[in-house]
Amino acid sequence: MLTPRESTTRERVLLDGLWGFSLDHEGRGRAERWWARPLPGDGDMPVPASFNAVLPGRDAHHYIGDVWYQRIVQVPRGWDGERIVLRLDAATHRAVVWVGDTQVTEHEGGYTPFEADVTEHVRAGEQMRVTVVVNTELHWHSIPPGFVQELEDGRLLQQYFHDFFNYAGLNRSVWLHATPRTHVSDVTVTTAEVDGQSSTIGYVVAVAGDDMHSVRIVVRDADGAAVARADGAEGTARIERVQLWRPGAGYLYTLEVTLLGAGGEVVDVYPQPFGVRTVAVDGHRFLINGEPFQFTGFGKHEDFPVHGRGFDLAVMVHDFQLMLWIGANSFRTSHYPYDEAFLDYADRHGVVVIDETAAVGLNLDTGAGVLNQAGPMDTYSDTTIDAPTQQTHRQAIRELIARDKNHPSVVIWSIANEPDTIPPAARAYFEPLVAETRRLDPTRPVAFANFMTATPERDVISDLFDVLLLNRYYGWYANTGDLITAERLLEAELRQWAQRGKPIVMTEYGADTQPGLHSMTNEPWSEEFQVELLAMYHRVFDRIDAVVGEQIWNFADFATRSGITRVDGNKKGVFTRDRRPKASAHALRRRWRGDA
Ligand code: BDP
Repeated sequence: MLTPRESTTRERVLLDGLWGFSLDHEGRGRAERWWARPLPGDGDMPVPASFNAVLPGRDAHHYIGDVWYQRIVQVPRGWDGERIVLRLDAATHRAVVWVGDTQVTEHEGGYTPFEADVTEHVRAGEQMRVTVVVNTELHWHSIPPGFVQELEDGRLLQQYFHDFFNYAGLNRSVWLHATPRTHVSDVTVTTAEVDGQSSTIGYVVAVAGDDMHSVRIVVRDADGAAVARADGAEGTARIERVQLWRPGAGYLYTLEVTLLGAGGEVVDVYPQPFGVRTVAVDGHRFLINGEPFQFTGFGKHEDFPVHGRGFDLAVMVHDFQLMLWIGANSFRTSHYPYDEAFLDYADRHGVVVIDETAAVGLNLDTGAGVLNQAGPMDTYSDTTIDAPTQQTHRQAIRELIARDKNHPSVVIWSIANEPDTIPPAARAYFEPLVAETRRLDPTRPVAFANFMTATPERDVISDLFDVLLLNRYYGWYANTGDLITAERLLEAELRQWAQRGKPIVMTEYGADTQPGLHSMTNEPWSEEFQVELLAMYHRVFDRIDAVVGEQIWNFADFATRSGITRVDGNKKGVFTRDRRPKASAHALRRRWRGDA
């Protein structure tokens, strides 16, 4: 799905700001047709933001069910005759949207965009009422999965198998945009080959509307100069003296797509930024533009006080600046696709991204204490993760790739975090999903982040993937505080994985750390222990060639569900939740930048 962009034929209006808002405690809104009139109550809610971070009190924080957003939108008067589209960058976890009294779209999944063509329901220059009901529930067929447990006293409890808090609502922007009726509906750009000074790129353009048109392509460099041209909806273009997109130097070109009518007149123009770069796996090496790349950086979260998971440009840029300060060249969008602005920024600044779906917690065997499970259950069964879950997962992969395929910063698709990959059923579940990912994008390696109990002898799916992403907690959840045993076990396991002949990126390792807590004996939770634990992992990585990346868990402390191992959230951040450095931040800066 194309991002709304402005051009000589396209305009867009951002609908962020205060929206009317109602919690639907009794679940009456759908039956009572709340979209047909002003919402009950006088609630206001900022968009984008997580309502359950904004509202005070336990009830709102742990609210389960429908929440309603509504606002009146003025349709620009110049949009007569245009195709008018309402787009939501995300609604967590599912939504139905009405314009006036008409339902215009619905969508499942909390982290990818969706849109509705509302041309027939609105008039240029007039007002329209937009109502969105967002449902916050996680169930066995949602991604991520969960279930709602009814307690003895009748209260409902949302259960899920991941630790980060279930922030929900309209966490990202809402847009109204106008395109010509016949318009560019999709663009795919790939680097076909780089040879010496020049490169061939491949492109495919899809068009919707009448078929009396032709497609013209102009490739512009970063200064806007035309450097290549092509005709037709599908083809190649050759860029001489090409400037590659490189880690640390994110050079971008623009594929300017022009749709011409039968008489040669311009019908639509869509500017698609792209970078020229190749990605490949060669034995233990991970190659970008044919050169070995070592990942440094973090697993992150979209998480900040008051906003919850709501997108905030200032926080995003601050985080990128902190990553630059510390010498991180990459991050993983753990554990869901982030706002696309993260990828735009990463593209421009040469930050390397492992792009992950929201398939986190497909594992009923994860750490005691973090999860309040309702008794032992099999991960894959007719009453837990099953074929409909797999179908939602497949759709989540499709929507991730549809949104992010043209971002040069994205070098790996991570299709899940820590799924249960020990039972044979895991293979039947994952095999078709890997095949689908490769079919949709043959140009990028495919991976998943492997859970600590799924060691090389036990894991049944890793051979399906190109890169081994490993999450390990030796010294923390296992051998707590004993870094000598932890070092031995970590090294032994990594050497076993290395025999698979694939590159290894350690996508999680770390220790909860209370800022300001110091210890002469390096006790767990102290700042000293975090520094020592990370240094131990780094010694091991430096001894094993197959390890081509280190992404620490986590960039910053973040909010979680309640649990006996969580003190005001997950404290494995190298920065606090308000982005102050712990001692480990300075130690990492010395390792990654060398010059500090
Ligand atoms: C891993 C998960 C991550 C958790 C982390 C932890 O992938 O989401 O936050 O452990 O427990 O299992 O800190």
